[in-house]
This record gives sequence, structure tokens and C-alpha cells, in this order.
Amino acid sequence: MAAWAGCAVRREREIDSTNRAARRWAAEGAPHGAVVVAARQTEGRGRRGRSWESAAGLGLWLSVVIRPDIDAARFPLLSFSAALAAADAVERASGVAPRVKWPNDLLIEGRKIAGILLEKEGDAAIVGIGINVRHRAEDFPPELRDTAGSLRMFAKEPVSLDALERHLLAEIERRIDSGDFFSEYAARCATIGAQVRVVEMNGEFSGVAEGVGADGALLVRDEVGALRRVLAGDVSIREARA
Ligand code: BT5
Repeated sequence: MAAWAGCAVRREREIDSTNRAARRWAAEGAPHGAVVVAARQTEGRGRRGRSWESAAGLGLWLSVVIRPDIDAARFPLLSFSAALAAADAVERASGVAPRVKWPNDLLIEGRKIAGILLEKEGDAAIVGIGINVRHRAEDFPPELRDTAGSLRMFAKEPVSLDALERHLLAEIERRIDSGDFFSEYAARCATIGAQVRVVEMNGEFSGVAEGVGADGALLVRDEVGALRRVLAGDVSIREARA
């Protein structure tokens, strides 16, 4: 059982976005570990203004308010610990081990089953996690059918949303308390070792992802042999490692 993660929980049938609600709550003083979870989000959000499809009862859509005992400069690392916690929770609840696509998408057999949205509200971090659980392929909108997946499509047994939520909060707590936000990241990461295409604000390039820096940057050896640090960019995996 988690001690602080989930110490206060707001459970909603329908909400705009659990991240937005958690930010409002954090601004009003929500405690470390406060959680907002919704059966359905009408305006579920991804990173950089993208949207997150959050149909009623088909997934785990939740946000945790974290008041970490770390320098604000290290806040972005919380998204890595959240991805790893989500990967461990998915494995415990479903028996299927997802891989992480840098920085923090979870994939099973190349399909995105979960995403993380980290935001800041005052001195709190808001960690939003969406995990697709009960979707059949046809439950996704047509534009996501080729890329999205859910645990139902891969697990042998039906996955309980309650059990997944419990595992997730326990794993988040364990990782954050350990202070080691990256342990096992390389082993879980499908991007490291792969041929990748990087699209940044001011250009694109190809290369081989060699690792992740202490600040979370992806280290990519480009075609002329230079090691480039990618902090914000869209990275597609062109060829997985052998
Ligand atoms: C993410 O953004 O992957 C972060 C998603 C975070 C969602 C959680 S749910 C609880 C909390 N409250 C919120 O409002 N958000 C968080 P990004 O890497 O930008 O990926 C977004 C892209 O993933 C979209 O542009 C689609 O292409 C795709 N996508 C949208 N919904 C999806 C879904 N349910 N499953 C798989 N892919 C999806």
C-alpha cells in the first residue's frame, strides 16, 4: 500500500482534464500525493497542446500532485520516474512488460499504450498519466488505430482498473522516495540503441540513440559522428536494435 501517493483522492465521473483539476487543487494547497482520477476526460491533454483520447471507463486517467524535495531544475526528471512506475505497474497488473519510448511513452509491440504529461503549478509538480486498458481496436478513433494499443489487446486476462491504479500509486511512491528517477531506464527503453529520426524546432536529423544524459536528454550520434543532445523533439524509431 502506498503511504502518501493517494493520501487524498478526488474521483470524478467526467472532467475536462485530471491535470487541470490537479493544478487547480495544487494551487489551493493539495497535499503531496493528492490524486485526481476520472472515468472520462472531455479535454484530456498531451504534451505541447496535443490532445489525449480518454473515453469513459476504458482507461486509467489520473494525475498526482507531487511536492518533491528536489531542486526545481530536476522536476522534468519526474516524468521519467512516472513512466518507469507506469511500466512496472502495467507489468504487475497485466503480466505484459511495456517498453519506454524516449522520453516517456509506453509501448507494447510498438503501439502506444500510455503517455505522461508533467506540468508545474507553483512549487508542485503535476504528473498526469493515461493508460489505455479496455479498448478494443475499434474503440480508438480512426486516426489512432494504427498506432495506439491497450492492455486488453495484449494481456491474457482482463486487467482491473483498481489494481492498476493501486500498483501505479505504489510504484510512483517507491521511485520518488528512492530519489533514483532513472534506474532501469536504459533496460526498459526501446529508443536507446535504435536508429532514430529526430524532428526538432529548427530541423531534422537521423542517427543512433546511444543513451540518456543525467538531465534526461537523449544522446544521439548523428550521421557525421557528432553526439547531439536532444531535449525537446519528436523522435521516431526507424529500426530497433537487433
Ligand atoms: C502524451 O502526450 O502522451 C501525454 C498523455 C497524458 C494523458 C494523461 S491522462 C491523465 C492526465 N490528464 C490529462 O489531461 N493528461 C494526462 P504526447 O506525447 O503529446 O502524445 C499525444 C499524442 O498521442 C496525440 O497527438 C495522439 O497522436 C496520441 N494519442 C492521443 N490519445 C491517445 C491514446 N489514448 N492512446 C494512444 N495514443 C494517443
